[in-house]
Amino acid sequence: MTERTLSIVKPDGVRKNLVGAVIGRFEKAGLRVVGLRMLSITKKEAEGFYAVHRERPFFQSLTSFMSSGPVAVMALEGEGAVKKVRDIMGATNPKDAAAGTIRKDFADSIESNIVHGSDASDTARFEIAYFFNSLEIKDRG
Ligand code: FUP
Repeated sequence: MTERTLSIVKPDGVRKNLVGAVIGRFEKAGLRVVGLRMLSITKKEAEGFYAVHRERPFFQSLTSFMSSGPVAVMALEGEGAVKKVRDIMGATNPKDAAAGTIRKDFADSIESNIVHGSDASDTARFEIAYFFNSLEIKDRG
């Protein structure tokens, strides 16, 4: 099924000059970039994006990190896009990530893990609408 997902090259990925490498891995896997923005999000905006995690012990640290520098936010489209992106990213903790995944190859820690990808299609709809307006992407829902 053709679907969309939201990915973010996090501040550590931008600092390490990995924007192109991350997008290249997605494109090589057959995913199409249908939305792309560089943003510097505030702590409050990061808290809104990660609201599902607000009770978790890492919430403050995670949202500070996500607002610590520019991020590259993209919407990707393709067959099974949600799972494809998550497979290419690897496990949340780079120590557990499979060989050849972005997090295994580039990430320093479970928090500074280079890249975000939506965990399901309905989450992707919320996340794409969080960052892209209707001029940038049609039919965000
Ligand atoms: P993922 O979907 O792999 O990005 O992971 P989660 O949605 O579970 O977590 C979102 C982000 O919270 C992770 F990318 C990094 C951060 N996190 C931590 O900092 N510590 C943890 O123990 C778990 C997640």
